[in-house]
Amino acid sequence: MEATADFVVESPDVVYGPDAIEAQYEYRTTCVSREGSVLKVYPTSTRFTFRTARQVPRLGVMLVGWGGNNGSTLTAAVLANRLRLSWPTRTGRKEANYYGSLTQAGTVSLGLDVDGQEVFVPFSALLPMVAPDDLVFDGWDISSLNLAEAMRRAQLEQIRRDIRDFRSSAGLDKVIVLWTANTERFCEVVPGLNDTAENLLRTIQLGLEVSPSTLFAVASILEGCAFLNGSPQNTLVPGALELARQRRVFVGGDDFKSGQTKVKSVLVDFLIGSGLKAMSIVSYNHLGNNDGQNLSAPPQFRSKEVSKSSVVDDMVQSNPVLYAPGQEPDHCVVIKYVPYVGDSKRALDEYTSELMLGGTNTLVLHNTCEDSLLAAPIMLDLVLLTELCQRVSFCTDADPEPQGFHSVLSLLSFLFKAPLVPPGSPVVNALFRQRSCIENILRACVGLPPQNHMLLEHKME
Ligand code: NAI
Ligand code: DG6
Repeated sequence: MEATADFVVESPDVVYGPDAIEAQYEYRTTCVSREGSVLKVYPTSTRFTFRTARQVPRLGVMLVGWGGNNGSTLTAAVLANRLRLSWPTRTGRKEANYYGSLTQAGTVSLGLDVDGQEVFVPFSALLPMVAPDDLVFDGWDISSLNLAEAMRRAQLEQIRRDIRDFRSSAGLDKVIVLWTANTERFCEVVPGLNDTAENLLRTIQLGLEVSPSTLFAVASILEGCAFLNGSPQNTLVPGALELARQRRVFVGGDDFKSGQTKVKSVLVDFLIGSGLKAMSIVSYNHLGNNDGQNLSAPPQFRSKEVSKSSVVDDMVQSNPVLYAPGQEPDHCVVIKYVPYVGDSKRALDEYTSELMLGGTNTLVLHNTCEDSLLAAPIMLDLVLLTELCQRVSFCTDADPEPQGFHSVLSLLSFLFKAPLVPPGSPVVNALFRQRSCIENILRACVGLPPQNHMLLEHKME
């Protein structure tokens, strides 16, 4: 397969205009109602028109925590790719690449060719996307200055000025802000303080205590810039979410799903999806970088423990055959700081499941990886997909007024440990359901049906 491939969809439902791709799309789903002891399932169909602007902007990315492991690794990775760098190592020459990025190193199947074989293209070929090599970086770090204090004194204004200055000095069309600074403790949601947009803005004006990450989120939203939270704490308090909705700005979070948790969101899906009853999940890891040191403080560890622990909830709840109401596996998460191993994180996991006739099965995993090399491509995908979503609008026959996605951009769930979703929306953690969501929505934007993997063509004589 070629590494890049242009394609066009030949269909009366898809129009490639000079400014936008417009696709008519039939969204087929089902609606379920409980009638006595019977579940009635009604197939439904809604006609959507998707419109994706084709012009790719000059995009700036502002990283909060730019000088940290993740921030500096992402910046270096983009530079290395842009300059096509290669370097000698003990195991041979290595070249810059974007391995680990869904958009840059993942593929999608377009369908079968005349020989009945699947044709794959890079994920990034589905719709016009910003090329990562073209990203312009800027950001903040507190290593040389106590920015949190400075921000509190300036009531936000400094961050907003920084965003505006970056946008104009670098000649950017758009800026996206990404929190990759240290994990904070959870903040309390207090009525009158941070529970509504109005209260949160007043609290900031008065210089009362607001977590630094929430200050960055609010400043970004007020500047019309999407804000993404790569750490576990509850930065996006109700007041920030309401502000994002009022201003029609995307927010996404929480906590990059990069390693151990990503594996868990596949493995537990495999176990429960195959009818095996996972009963005990014990996850231990140690690492020696600054992130590890920060997480050795109990309040910050608690933030991470919560986001790492919520990741199997949807899978457990999806299977009432295995789990009685309220029943769930024991789930234990441990993180230890061991300076000597640096960024090379060691993760050990044990999964114990019940088999038929009272048997048990124990799976043990050991995983060693450079943490920031897993996180950097995820940061890239977050920015590229968020920007793409900003160019997508849609309407339905029933509601012809064009609209964008909900300001809580749940399409990004694949990339987060504890995905934020709009109120009332189901949280999906299972990795390949999350991937399908992105793939199928992008396919809809070019009028392609959802990927169903049925391959019926190959199941007939
Ligand atoms: P790091 O400790 O190397 O870098 C964090 C940087 O943030 C530091 O340079 C620090 O000076 C800066 N910083 C702290 N507070 C700040 C503030 N208020 N304003 C501006 N800068 C501030 O950490 P690393 O390894 O880069 O991780 C960053 C975050 O990403 C952590 O919260 C970590 O938990 C989270 N994360 C990392 C993953 C990974 O695989 N590496 C995966 C999931 C989340
Ligand atoms: C120790 O758990 C440090 C954390 O920042 C993690 O490395 C990071 O959250 C990645 O977690 P996971 O579970 O996706 O490997």
